Amino acid sequence: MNTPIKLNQLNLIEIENRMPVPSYSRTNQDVDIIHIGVGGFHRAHLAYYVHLLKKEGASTSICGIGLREGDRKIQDALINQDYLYTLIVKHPNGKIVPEVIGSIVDFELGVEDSEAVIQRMAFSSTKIISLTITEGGYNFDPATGEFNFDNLDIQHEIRNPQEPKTIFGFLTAALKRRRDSGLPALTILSCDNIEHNGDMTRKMLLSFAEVQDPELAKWIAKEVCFPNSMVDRITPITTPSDMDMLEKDYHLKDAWPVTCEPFIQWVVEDKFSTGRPEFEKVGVHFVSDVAPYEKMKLRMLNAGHSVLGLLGILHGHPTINSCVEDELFASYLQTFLDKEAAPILGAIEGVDIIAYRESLLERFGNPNIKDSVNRICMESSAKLPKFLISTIHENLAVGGSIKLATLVIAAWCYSCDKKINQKGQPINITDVLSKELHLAAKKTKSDPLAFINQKTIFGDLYKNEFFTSCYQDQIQKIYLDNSIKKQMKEILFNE
Ligand code: CS2
Repeated sequence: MNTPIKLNQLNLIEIENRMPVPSYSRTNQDVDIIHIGVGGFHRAHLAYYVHLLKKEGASTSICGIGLREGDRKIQDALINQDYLYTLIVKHPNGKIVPEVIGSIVDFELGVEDSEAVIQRMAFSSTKIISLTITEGGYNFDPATGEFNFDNLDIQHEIRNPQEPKTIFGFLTAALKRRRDSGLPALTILSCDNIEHNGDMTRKMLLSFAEVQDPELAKWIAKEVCFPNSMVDRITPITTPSDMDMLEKDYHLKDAWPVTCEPFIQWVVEDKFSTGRPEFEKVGVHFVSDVAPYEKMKLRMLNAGHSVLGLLGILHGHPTINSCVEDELFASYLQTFLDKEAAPILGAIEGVDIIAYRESLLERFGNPNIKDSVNRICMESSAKLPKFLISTIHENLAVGGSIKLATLVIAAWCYSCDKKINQKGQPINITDVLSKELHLAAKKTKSDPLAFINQKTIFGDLYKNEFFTSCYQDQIQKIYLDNSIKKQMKEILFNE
């Protein structure tokens, strides 16, 4: 019992003595969901919902897809374990609840075998292609909202439809094959943190398809459904200590478990081309209009994360819960949510916004999640336009408060410039635009608005004098005092 055993299908009989394992069949299943982007979030969210459905007797299953070389690692880990993995739910009171999940039954890697990926998507049993390709994966220019045709991979795919590289090339190749073989279309279901994520996916795919194959674009526009959805579950990056804990306490070797909070939510527009699994049986909420839920989540939870993350990383707090434990950070977050984020949301039917804000502070404070500020700050150039900058724009339009959000932008600029926190430790900027961010931030001393002039991130914010004077004032003070906490205090004091 004490020798750790490897996670795989054969060993489930033994693992069952230590934690719940799938007792449902995992062979000859309907692989009706093809999921692109099998990161921690997918494995804690959609794959978990499918696991719950399978426990209820459904035969729905997932084939995971990775499109990039970097996805080989998860492919190897999953293949080695018969696609099984442990989901470790960490409760605020210290309770740890691990469970083996078996809803993923196959995996294909686009860079290795693009034909296998297209075939999978074009199989008659495939009904849904779901996506977690991150905010940056949709290839649109945040300033204009239009598809970015400058992307070299996109240009390659347009000229060579038989050599797909990005999600757009793969989707059009598969949809073309379905249409040509007389199969029905399917549903493309975005699970990323973007407002109107389904509409956005549709717009981007159609922009691409119209250039690559206009006839196909017409068919897609008519036949494919793109439901909007709001997804939610905090899923930190797996650390070696999670693996060690499984090995030590459960004698289980899992190459890549996932940890998450107990909370889970999925609100989906009920608009599917060829039917869908009965997700409502396992707590998924189907609505006719998901927009208010999406906006609330992005502008409160995700923005709240960015507020804590970007201020916290500069101060030197390592995790989101360590930020919330700092009274100044907690009241800064609360004031931002109450004064800047919530007012522009207006009333949402059936939602108590104060209770929602309280629940966020509680979730962020979960001391066992230890969600690193680094994860939150990753790819801020793609996240902030959706989470925070849109709130600044909307508040500017109605004369609302912008000070608290603006300080977050100023802190981000300072971190990108100095790359060192206020405890003297290095800050690692993980962002596709990290070079551009650093170069722009570095000019701040001589040109205080240089950072804001990055139009692909901030749009025309630089033209708004109310914003620029607030930003310049804050940036000056940060550069002078080198203390983010002093600025936070000053702003709160003047509120
Ligand atoms: C986070 C999200 O990426 C981020 O910055 O805010 O990953 C967040 O944890 C999830 O959206 C929670 O549902």
